[in-house]
Amino acid sequence: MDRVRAGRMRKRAFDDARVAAYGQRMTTQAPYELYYWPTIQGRGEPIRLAFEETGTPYVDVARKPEGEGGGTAAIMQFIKGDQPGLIPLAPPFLRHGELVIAQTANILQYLAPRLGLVPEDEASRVRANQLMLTIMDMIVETHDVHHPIGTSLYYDDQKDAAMRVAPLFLRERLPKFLGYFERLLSRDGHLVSPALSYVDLAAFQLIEGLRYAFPKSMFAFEPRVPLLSALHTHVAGRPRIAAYLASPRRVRFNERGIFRNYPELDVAPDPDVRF
Ligand SMILES: N[C@@H](CCC(=O)N[C@@H](CS)C(=O)NCC(=O)O)C(=O)O
Repeated sequence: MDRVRAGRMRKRAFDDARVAAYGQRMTTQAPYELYYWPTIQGRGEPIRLAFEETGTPYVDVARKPEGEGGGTAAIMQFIKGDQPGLIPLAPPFLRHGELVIAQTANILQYLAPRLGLVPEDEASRVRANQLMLTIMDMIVETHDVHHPIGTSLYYDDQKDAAMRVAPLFLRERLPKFLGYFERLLSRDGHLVSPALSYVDLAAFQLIEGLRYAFPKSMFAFEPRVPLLSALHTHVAGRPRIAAYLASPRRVRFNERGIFRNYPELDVAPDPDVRF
């Protein structure tokens, strides 16, 4: 055997061993530790929903008292780089064993196969990730309605701009995003697959948040996306989700999160709007 081939084989054996070791580490009983701001649902909520739907034990670290290693101090330790693992830019992030994973869609992409919230085949996993990223895009746009100028400014300091942006969001962007999900449901019968996936949970949360933030507009618009509404109802009625929503573990919507109810921004969309 020539030296190059022998070298390749050694490397392959080394890679296989590494992958096996990695798999072993991943199947250890390491707890799932979610790090997210303790007083809002925000981007942490699709991850909480995934744990809750599957009855998976998890620690919502920052919701524990600071004296027990919780509070926002626990989050800041990672962001400052005082904990091992990849430094996250912002929460949510998940610690599982030695891994620290940030970015909502990335965290769910990691969790979903382990929690049984996505089919195993690659096409389904890529599809789920694409849809999750699209939901996250919409979440950014929804947040930017009340903070169109800068996240470091108070809402009252950018209210005039917010009032200019809100009708555009409600007439153009909201129908575009929700209409897209409705088209998928109408053509394919599901977002990812007939089995419940993490994208269904995130779509539920999106509708919940939009209903809270823009009740008048959603009341007017939702009849145009009946399949998405039905998906919301289906998820809300799942026993573990229903129990979670009624429990103190579910943070209530408030005006510090992504979905905020400012009535002056809830301008019902033009009923003739097309999507
Ligand atoms: N794309 C990231 C965004 C993370 C993010 O913006 N997190 C917010 C809380 S929801 C935050 O604390 N941001 C701090 C900052 O951007 O300075 C994700 O989806 O996880």
